[in-house]
Formats: sequence, structure tokens, C-alpha cells
Amino acid sequence: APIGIFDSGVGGLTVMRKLIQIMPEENIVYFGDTARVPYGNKSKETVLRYTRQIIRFLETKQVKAIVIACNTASAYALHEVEKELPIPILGVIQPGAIAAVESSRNQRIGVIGTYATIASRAYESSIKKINPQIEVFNKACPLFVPFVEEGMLEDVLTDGIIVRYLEELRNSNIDTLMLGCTHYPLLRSSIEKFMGSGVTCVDPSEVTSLEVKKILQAKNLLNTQNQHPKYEFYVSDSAQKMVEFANMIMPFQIENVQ
Ligand code: DGN
Repeated sequence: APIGIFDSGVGGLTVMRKLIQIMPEENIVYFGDTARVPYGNKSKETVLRYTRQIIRFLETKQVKAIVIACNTASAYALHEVEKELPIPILGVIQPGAIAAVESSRNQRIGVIGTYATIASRAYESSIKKINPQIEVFNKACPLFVPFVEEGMLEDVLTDGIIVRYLEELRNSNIDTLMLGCTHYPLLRSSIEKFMGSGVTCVDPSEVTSLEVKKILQAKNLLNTQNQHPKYEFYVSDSAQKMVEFANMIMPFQIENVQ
């Protein structure tokens, strides 16, 4: 059985590529809700409804576990839907929080994400649950998403937005910055350049993928004899954008988007 993964759009491919790196023998079904992206400005009720619909779709693909790649959906919906499912379902927030706490020496962590992710304070409460002494500095950076989708990963305009959004965080003496949105790992080197060498960026996708592996291992569901893993892609709008974005960031060319 495959692992199911979904996102509000194409950004979750940054998480899928980590899953592939860490579990190269798993079949994976990706669903991108490209017709309804962005989730980052929508209400909790709406994000929860979309999430339930997508889970129902992934269940028809007989998935053995589900990864919510989208930070916004993880923040708003995971807590509700995990009670409703017989298979493991993981979001990116809690694994990300664990990684950020491990990375921080001075107990000052910055968190960036969409409006919704920041407003939910999900990262902040997960971090503080692990260590209440840690100070968390939040900043919504909604414009990063469209810039990444335009492929402007290294661009003076993107750098300008980075300055505008992150200047305050740079002055707040954080040593760790949580990249709390699927798209932000693609801006990692530009963000790191601006923040300076004293700040470590944390991408939740790696810890999340390791956690998925651990859970599958514990349940004896990990695939180890699969030399030709199958990757299926589904989107709710036209496939074109998905193909372009995927071919920009994935280690292989994709064609079969449905
Ligand atoms: N995938 C969303 C997230 O990680 O929060 C970003 C895209 C969006 O819906 N705005």
C-alpha cells in the first residue's frame, strides 16, 4: 500500500521529495488541492472541511498512512481528523517543533508561515509544550508563496520581501528559524544569507519523514523490497502548473498528473 500525502497545492512536493529520500522504496500518492489554494487565508472550518474531503479521496487509494504536508492544514485540522482515522496521520508542526527546540541553544526561536499558521499559534504551543522557557517570535510571510510559485527563488524582488518580513526577526537575537510553510525551504539559501550564520533554519519535512518511517517500521508496514516505486500525482485543477513546479524541484521528471 502507498503512503498518501497532500497539500493545498504544489508546495507539498518539498515534503514528498524528503519522503522519497528517506524511504526510497515506498509508493506514494500525492494530492494537491490546486483549485482551492491558498489555504493560508481561509478559516479553520473551511480548511477542516477540505482536509476531510482529501482524506476521503486518499482512502480510496488504499493508503497505509497519510502525511499532511501543508502547515496550514496541519495547524487547523490534524487534531480533529486524527481521531477519525484508523490509519496513522501526521502533520508537520509537531515534528518541526521538536527539531526547532533541538536546534536552539539560546532558547529564542523565530517561526514564519502563512497568516493562518501564525494565527493558529500551533508551532508556538508545540514548542512551549516541549520547553516553556523558550521565547517564540512569530511572523506571517504570505508573499513568499506566490514568489516561489513563480520560480523567483533567487531574485532581487524576493530578497526585498525577505528584508521587509525578516528584518525584525533578525534583530531579535533568535538562533533558530522555523520554516513553517511548504514553500519556504525553497527560499532557504536566500533566507539564510539574510539572517546570517548565527541562525539555523529548520525545515520540518525531514523530521516528519523520519517520524513516518518510524511509525511504519513499528507497525511492520515499511516497504523494503520495492525497486521500482510508483508515484502518483492528483490535482484538483489543471495539471499544468503541477508539472512545471514539480519539474523545477523534484529529482526526476514527472508527467502523469491526473
Ligand atoms: N501549503 C501551505 C502551507 O504550508 O501553509 C502554503 C500554501 C498556502 O496554502 N498558502
